[in-house]
Amino acid sequence: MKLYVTYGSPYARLARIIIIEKALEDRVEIIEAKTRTPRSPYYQINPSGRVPYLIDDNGVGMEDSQLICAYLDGLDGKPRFHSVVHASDWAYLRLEFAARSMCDGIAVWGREMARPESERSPTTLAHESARAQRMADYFEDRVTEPLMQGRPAMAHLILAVAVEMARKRGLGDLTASRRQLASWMRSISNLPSMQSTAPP
Ligand SMILES: N[C@@H](CCC(=O)N[C@@H](CS)C(=O)NCC(=O)O)C(=O)O
Repeated sequence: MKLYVTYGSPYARLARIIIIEKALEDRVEIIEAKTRTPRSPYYQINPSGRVPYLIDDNGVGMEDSQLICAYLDGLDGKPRFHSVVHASDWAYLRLEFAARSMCDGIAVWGREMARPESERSPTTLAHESARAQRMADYFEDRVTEPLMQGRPAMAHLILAVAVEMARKRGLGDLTASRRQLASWMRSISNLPSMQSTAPP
């Protein structure tokens, strides 16, 4: 299989984490794609131009971290990050989708910051910064819940990747003055799969 990524993408990072967690390194070749570039050869592979993009053993391509992570996690028939129980657990799903929403906002911030300074929208940056703070407050109150403790699931990985991306992209340390989130982040950030996929 082939997984197209950029090393700064939080979504591609989720797929890379699953590859490590599920010991799929020998089965999936990771290839850096050239995104956001006119006439990039990558557009011939994935017309949307987004990463991550997985081409499976049958040559079938699929995009979106949600789909790719579930696919890779389920290859051995024993999904660890997409448990059958969670699939119909609304309390868990609310947390996973809230984490995804937080991640989406921080990705918008990162995209804005990657533009030349004169092209950045202060309105968008302020909007996303405020959203990130509100979402960090939301998770400060929830990381102690049993669903956010114990064995990591996708909700954990997405939240951890989002918080690390905020720190890396200049949005600040969302764990500062959030004691519970800080302590929760320490345990997730220590996973070897998190460490070895840290953004450049
Ligand atoms: N919902 C998608 C989002 C993927 C996404 O937005 N990827 C960004 C990188 S973080 C991208 O490839 N951007 C390139 C572009 O928009 O052309 C997922 O979960 O995979």
